Order: sequence, then structure tokens, then C-alpha cells
Amino acid sequence: MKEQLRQIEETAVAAISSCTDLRALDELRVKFLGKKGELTAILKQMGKLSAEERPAMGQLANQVRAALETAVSEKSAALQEAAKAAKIAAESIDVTMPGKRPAVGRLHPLQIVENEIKEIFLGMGFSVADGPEVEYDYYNFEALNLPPNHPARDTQDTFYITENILLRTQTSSVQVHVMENQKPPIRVIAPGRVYRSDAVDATHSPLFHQIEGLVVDKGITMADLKGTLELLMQRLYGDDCKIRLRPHHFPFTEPSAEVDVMCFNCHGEGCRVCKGEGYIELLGAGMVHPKVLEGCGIDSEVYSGFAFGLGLERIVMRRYNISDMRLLFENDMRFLEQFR
Ligand code: 2NM
Repeated sequence: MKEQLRQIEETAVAAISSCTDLRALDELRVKFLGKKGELTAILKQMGKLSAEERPAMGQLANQVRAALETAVSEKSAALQEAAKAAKIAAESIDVTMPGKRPAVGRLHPLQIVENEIKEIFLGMGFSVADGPEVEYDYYNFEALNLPPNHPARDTQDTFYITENILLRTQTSSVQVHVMENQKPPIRVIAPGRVYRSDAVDATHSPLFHQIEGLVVDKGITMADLKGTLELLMQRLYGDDCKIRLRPHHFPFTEPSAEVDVMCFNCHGEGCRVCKGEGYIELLGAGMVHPKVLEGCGIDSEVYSGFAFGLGLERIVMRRYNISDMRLLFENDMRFLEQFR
């Protein structure tokens, strides 16, 4: 039995000292010291010994047990220490390494110009209105005096979601919401995305951006319209910028006008950019049609208003001399990084 104990001690100590992970060490502990372990198995045979032999053997067994327990706990401490050291080594940071420069983005050219135009109108006392891009046809067409058979309402030109829900084709829909919810005086601009079922080319995109403006108050005239738009264009293109109104037709305004802006290239002399005209067509405008006002609950005998709409892409393309609208939507960083 003495031999067996020595044998167990020897093999156990050897196994424990060559053990390299905590799980295996615990298995060894169970194997040698556990309730069903080898040492316990020996101790169970103590009863067979004579009364004289028992104390010495008991003492030896206890020494072996103590030795194995010490070996296990020392090994366990060593392995835990090693694991901790390895973890710290793996997580250590070399503070002398060069840092990663954060990528700083830029505003999209459309956003740059939109912000600029917003600031100009905020300076004139306008506020900025927002509305849904998915609209009822009432707000996009009917309230704006477009009859049911108007060509703009064709499914060829407009993205319909259901028979009476569509993607807005103009932000005038926002102005209708404003007029329904707010009493005059009203001074708002409505910038945002609009959608038309157009094929993509250098000057068309099924998604583009508009800024529409609306003023409703007592005594508003075409002179207010012209003065406001002239100031806008002078802020955008310089103090010598002039505008020109030509008669036009829109269903939602009466009278209506197309607004030309003095050519930035030749200052009205006529050149290749403006095809000899001296002016470039840039926006549409007019006095809000009485039917539109009345439809929104505004008394057209008391109040009048003007409205205008401009395409943001066109202004951006002129500003930065961009010849293809697709560049504004492809999100090629090499292109977008050029604008501030
Ligand atoms: C344009 C041209 C002329 C316009 C009209 C309205 C409303 F809601 F007041 F009737 N908002 N915007 C308008 C007028 C838009 O875009 C070329």
C-alpha cells in the first residue's frame, strides 16, 4: 500500500507539473483527489490493515494528499498568472504608434447650395417647412388646381404608389399643408426631394431637388415677388445680378411667369453660355391662384400671395460648372471632395 501511495504521488506530481491549462489541471485534481479518485480508492482499503500498520499508513496518505493539493494549487496559481500575463500582453497598446486620421466628410454640393439659399430666406423672415415625400394626389395636384386629366398627372410622368398616393412631383404639396394649417401672414420655403418618371441623362434624374417659396398676406403683389427673387439672385450671384420675368402658364398661379437670371458669364451681353440671350431661365413663379387659396381656406378677397419654384440641381450645376447631373448622384468621392 505504501508503494501504491508513493506511485500515485509520483505520477500525480509529474502529471500536474507538466499540465499546461486550467481545465486539464482540474481533471487531474478529480482523477487523483476526487471522491472517486485514486487516493480515495486507496484510503478505502485502510480497513484491511492491522491496527499497528494503520496510523503510519494514515499519516503517509495524508502527506501524499497534502503534497498533491499543494501541487495542484501552486500549478493553478501559476497557470492563472500566465493567462493574465498573456491577456495583458495581447491587449497592450503601443502608444508610440502613429494614429489613424479620422476621415472628415464634406457637405454634398446640393446641400451647400440648399443651406445657402435657406440662409438667404431666413434673413428675409421666411421659415423652412417640411412635408411628406409620399403624398396624396390631392396635395400634389388637385389642391394646386391641376384637373384630373392634366398631362402631369399621367402615370407616365408620376410615380404612383396607389391610385391616389404618389411620390410628390413638386414641393408645392408642402405649401398646401402650410396654407391649410397656418393663417396668413405666411412666409415659407419648402426645400426637398421630388420625383418624376424621367429617364436619366445629363440634365434629368427621376429624383431631384426643389426649393419652393410662398408668401401670403394682405396686399402682396407681383412687385414683392420680383423684389424677393431679385434679392435672392443678387445674394447668390452678385449685387449686379438682374432678373427678367416672361409671361408663362402654371395652373396654380395667375398670372404666372418664367424667371430668367442675367448670365453670370457675359453679364447680359450675350455669349455661348446663354446662347446669345444674355439671360438664362432659372425658375418659375406667379401670384397664387385664387382657387388654390380658397381651397386651403384662405379668403382670396382679403389675401393674395406669390409663389415660386426652383430646381436645385440646375443652380448647383451652374454654380460649379458641372455639365452632367449624374455626377451629383453617383457619390464618387473623387468628384464630391472638390466642393466646399
Ligand atoms: C412653381 C412655379 C410657380 C408654387 C405654387 C405654390 C402654391 F402652393 F402656393 F400654390 N407653391 N409653389 C409655384 C408657382 C411653383 O414652380 C416652378
